[in-house]
Amino acid sequence: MKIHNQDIESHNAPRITKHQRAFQYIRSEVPEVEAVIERLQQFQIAIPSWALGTGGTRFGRFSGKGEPGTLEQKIEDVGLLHALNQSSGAISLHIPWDNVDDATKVKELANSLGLSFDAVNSNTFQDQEAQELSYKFGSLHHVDPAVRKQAVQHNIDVINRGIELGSKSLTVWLADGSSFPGQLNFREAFQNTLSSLQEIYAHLPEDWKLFVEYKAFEPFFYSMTIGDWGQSLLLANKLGPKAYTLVDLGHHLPNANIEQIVSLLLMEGKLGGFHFNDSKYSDDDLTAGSIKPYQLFLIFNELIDGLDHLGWDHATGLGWMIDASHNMKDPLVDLLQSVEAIQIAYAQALLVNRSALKQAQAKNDVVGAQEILQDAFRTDVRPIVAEARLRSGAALQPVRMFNDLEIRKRLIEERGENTVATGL
Ligand code: RM4
Ligand code: MN
Ligand code: MN
Repeated sequence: MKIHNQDIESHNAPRITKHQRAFQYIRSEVPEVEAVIERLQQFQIAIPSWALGTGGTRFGRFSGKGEPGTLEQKIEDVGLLHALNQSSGAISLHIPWDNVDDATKVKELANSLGLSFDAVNSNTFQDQEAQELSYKFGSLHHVDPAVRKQAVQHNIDVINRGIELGSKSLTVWLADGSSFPGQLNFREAFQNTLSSLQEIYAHLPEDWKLFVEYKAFEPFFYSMTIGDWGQSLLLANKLGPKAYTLVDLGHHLPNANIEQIVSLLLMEGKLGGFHFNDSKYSDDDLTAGSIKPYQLFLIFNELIDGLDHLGWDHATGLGWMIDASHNMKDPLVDLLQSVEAIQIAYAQALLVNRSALKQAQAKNDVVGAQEILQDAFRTDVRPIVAEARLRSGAALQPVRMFNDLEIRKRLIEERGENTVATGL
């Protein structure tokens, strides 16, 4: 199914008066509103192809209906999201979950929906049918050079696919680690990972980036070979200027100060990509901003500060991606909610009075600094975000429009009840 301009207009028309009232008020309160709107209109968040179907837990999976069964249908789903919010203009593929048979055709379809291809992801954490050697004991860090070679080759194949599609980055997340003390020699595991990544790095085109994603735990419980930002940064520094750390919000030990990590990675010019999600306990992959919205705001506060300090463009300086898994809600609705939560946190962080904050810090004015941050965080920026959408030709209330148009019902009619999307 497709959403047409007329659909957007019919959704917006009955809501416009109420919206304008709210927007006029915030405009009178916030002098920098036009600059914020401009930033929001440029800011695009890539949608992960593996989050368009229903996720599961270790204990089961309750299938949704009308899931995208093919890559084309996944692209169409992201097209629907983008039509509703004009802020999800890219898709991030996971290979081989996404089987790209005809890159030209796939690219054409994406372009026709206003979408580009964000980072491509390699998968060496599962064994595929017809795969020669197993990744049970890891991939790039494996003790057996033949397994490492196979995993390196897979990453090179993924880069080649990405080149055909117009991607500009490769994300490597490894499920390499150990579950029992003594299982691994840490130094050798690290060195093997480094030399495997060096081979992959050598195949990166000039204008590409390599994102090294870390994760503190899971699927292994004693050690992960790229377990934290220190290990990722060490690898990125040794690899060279095209290698960066990728921060996934769910990949830290409980209560880690992620905003501080982000700040220091940016200070080093080594933050490259971002995976948004939220969590209560571990890698819960919940809707962005659903559990800890203040943390999301604080992270954006550091992102803006660090990006401005480097002179990097907010919209293009980093790879902005969602990485979530939905087993309670309709995946498309969940993704719409995530995008909105990210935009809200970004807009609030843009409102922070940075010069006043600097002065407060210089005077050790603890109370003042807190007031400045919380003043921005407690501003209801929803009418600003809605105005940015309106000006970009999107829906004033994307979730509402999704429900009113009965989009899922129509997708089920088109695709059937039993389609299953690949992914986790
Ligand atoms: C991992 C990690 C990766 C994602 C896989 C599916 O936990 O977050 O980014 O590719 O899940
Ligand atoms: Mn991730
Ligand atoms: Mn994860």
